[in-house]
Amino acid sequence: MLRRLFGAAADRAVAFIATVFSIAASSALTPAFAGLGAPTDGELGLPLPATDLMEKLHNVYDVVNIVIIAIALFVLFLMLYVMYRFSEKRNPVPSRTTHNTFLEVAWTVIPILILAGISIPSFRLLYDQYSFPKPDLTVKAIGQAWAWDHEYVDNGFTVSSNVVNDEDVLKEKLGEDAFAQKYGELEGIARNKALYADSAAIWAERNQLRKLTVDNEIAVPVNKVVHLLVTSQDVIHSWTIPSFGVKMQAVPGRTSAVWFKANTVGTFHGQCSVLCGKLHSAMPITVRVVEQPVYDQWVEALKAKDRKKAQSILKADAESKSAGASVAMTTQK
Ligand SMILES: [Cu+2]
Repeated sequence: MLRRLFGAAADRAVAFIATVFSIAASSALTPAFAGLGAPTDGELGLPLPATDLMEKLHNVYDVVNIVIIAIALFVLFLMLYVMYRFSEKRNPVPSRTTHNTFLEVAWTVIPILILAGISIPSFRLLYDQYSFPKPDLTVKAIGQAWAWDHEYVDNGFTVSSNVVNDEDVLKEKLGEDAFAQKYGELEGIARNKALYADSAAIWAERNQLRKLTVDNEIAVPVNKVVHLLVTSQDVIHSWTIPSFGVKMQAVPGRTSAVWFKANTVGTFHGQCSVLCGKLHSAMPITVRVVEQPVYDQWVEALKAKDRKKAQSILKADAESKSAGASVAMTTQK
């Protein structure tokens, strides 16, 4: 039917779709499914879940998507059918019908039933998100222009997470003096471009994500309930870790709460998610989910105000994990 309707246009459309699919299937542009805790190139869909909440969120998302796609296809089919069947050529004398009680009731009641159906898993998820299990620890996230402070309420210390930018990694690599010599003259966009170009290799070498890396990561123990209180000191920010299925506005003068229980060890990235101003992009959040003993060591180090040691504990843990992963991969091959 399509071919008769659109003739050559249909052939071109089919050829176009085939091309898109073949490009997508070629290895370079394969749309990967999203990663766990960090974005990946060309990804589709939501990030992989690291909490039960996010798993439920995935399910609701999938159900709603199926309903949306089915409705869109149904409406598309109706429109094409009407265009074909009731065109002036095929239907020169139009019907003068203005009412059809059965149809009118049906197209009111069926959408209501669909919406009511969607609301069931949706409200169930909302209920789970706002039913707080007993906390194992409480962290207070405070948005600042332009950094996140994380106050460990039970332990009495605060971790300030500042973004690590191109300039920082270059300074670390070259040393302050060499850096000043090389980039001191440059200004504005020329400077940014040079820093961006020259730091690319360093980011790859460090195996860190540009714009998503912070100097002090926060850590939480795996399989423990974390209550997160969220507030702000200046303007409205938003704290989120997508893989946890958690996002909360940080509003000055108000404390909001969310909770999560991460079930996977790893590094999880997020960003300030409400446009807060000039350096909104410089407010990433990094949470390291670690085993309880590692977490305890990290807490002890920070209680003793030894930031360097705390950082090195997390770094050593991440390295041992990634070494384990690559060993597993080579043995699999
Ligand atoms: Cu922001």
